[in-house]
Amino acid sequence: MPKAYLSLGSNMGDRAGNIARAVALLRERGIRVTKESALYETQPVEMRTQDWFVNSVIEIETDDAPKSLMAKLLVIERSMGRERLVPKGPRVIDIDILLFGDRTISEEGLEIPHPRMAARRFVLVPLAEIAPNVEHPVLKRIARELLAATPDRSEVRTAE
Ligand code: PH2
Ligand code: MG
Ligand code: MG
Repeated sequence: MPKAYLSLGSNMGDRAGNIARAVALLRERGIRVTKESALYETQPVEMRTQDWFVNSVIEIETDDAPKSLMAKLLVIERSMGRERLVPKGPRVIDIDILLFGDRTISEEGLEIPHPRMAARRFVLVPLAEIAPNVEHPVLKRIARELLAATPDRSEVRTAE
């Protein structure tokens, strides 16, 4: 079964609680969570005038096709009250697919690998924590190398 990696982020309400709830909901829907990174406090990137996020990365195993996985993620986001008011703006929960085995997919609403993952320390730090040797199927670099090479300088701190 291919391993997939998901990024979770929240910058509204009980941020750590929102991430824990999302992981519990994934498990309820039959997704096997095989690794969980620590929680990180992260400076917002791209849309910088918002509150800091809590971010994490998890490793999962699923029989779902990428599209069905994506559909489940959207249902969970909605069930947790996510509203899409401003693109890249404040959110209760955001769950993104980073990698899905060595698959590459480019469709409306589904791009795998995540097109901005190599430019986001809030993704690469937790990914390199749980899967330092996982390879990006397009860039042909492992997570640890992507982190060492990223131009992103945004702050990522371990949350206590
Ligand atoms: N998500 C974004 C945009 N900016 N910044 C941080 N630190 N963490 C995020 O999860 C995040 C972001 C769009 O999804
Ligand atoms: Mg996102
Ligand atoms: Mg998203």
